[in-house]
Amino acid sequence: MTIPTDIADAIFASFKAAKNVLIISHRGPDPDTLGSNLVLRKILEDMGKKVTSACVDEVPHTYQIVPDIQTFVTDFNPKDYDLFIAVDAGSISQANFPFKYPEIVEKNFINIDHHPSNEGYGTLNLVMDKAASATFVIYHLFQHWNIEITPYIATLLLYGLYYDTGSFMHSNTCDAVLEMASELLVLGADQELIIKSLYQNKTINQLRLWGRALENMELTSSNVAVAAVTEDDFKATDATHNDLSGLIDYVSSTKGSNFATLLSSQEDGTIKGSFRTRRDDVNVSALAQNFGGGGHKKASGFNIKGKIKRTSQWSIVGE
Ligand SMILES: [Mn+2]
Repeated sequence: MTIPTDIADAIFASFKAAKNVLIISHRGPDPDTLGSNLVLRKILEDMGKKVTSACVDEVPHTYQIVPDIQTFVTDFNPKDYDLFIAVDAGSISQANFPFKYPEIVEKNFINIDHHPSNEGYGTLNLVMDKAASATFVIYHLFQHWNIEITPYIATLLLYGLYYDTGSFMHSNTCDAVLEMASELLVLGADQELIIKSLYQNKTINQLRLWGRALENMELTSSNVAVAAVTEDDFKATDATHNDLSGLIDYVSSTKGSNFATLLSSQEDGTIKGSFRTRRDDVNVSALAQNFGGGGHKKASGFNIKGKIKRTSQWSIVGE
């Protein structure tokens, strides 16, 4: 994969010109958006800039064992910054802060992403839709900029790659992905920490929530694997919405399913929906767009108003 050098150079010029930088991770943060954020912050700090990492949602506890992931803020004063960067955020809604501070996308806003549905909402956009992760894009940017990959940076880049490829199980796991993973390991990436964070760090409440969701799963007559999590499930297990992260992969492993759907009640009265498929001939991005969402061909999501109701099957009751 080759980085468009004109955009890469323009981004670096913006970095050099900036003094105070705010880097945004997408709502419902995952290791790809968090890792991308922190590596950019590191190199900007090394360039003498003041940098803040922000995400509208709290970072899930399971990711917080990775260095600096606990340092994200959930709000900021836009007047304090002269450069804004969003990483791995496929839309304004995902970046979210532009809803509150519309002026930030109008001045100096760099949008680095790999979602095919990315709207190109920045003033400078680097969207590489064939890249397996945002950290894949940033790794190649660093190579182009001749940035030294320290073990700290290698770990965070690999973290995003691990997550977005489903630990090298999704179909986006190509030779370039494995090559990048291999190079990062050579450069000192802490694979053990990544595995611990992704697989061996679940609370008992989280596993009980997953248990309830899996117990009530259905495979519809059109072979869609559906799981749903209601407010009652959250209350009964004392689990949080962040605890759902990773559950969709289990739902998606159902034999014979065309795609998987995970619905969850949100605190703000909306329903979050996620789609996953392993099939090449199913486009769940198009499916999510029907509900005003978006994402990748094989992994997408949406948010709608309504309530989840269990009758004979899971259904959404509109308001
Ligand atoms: Mn990503």
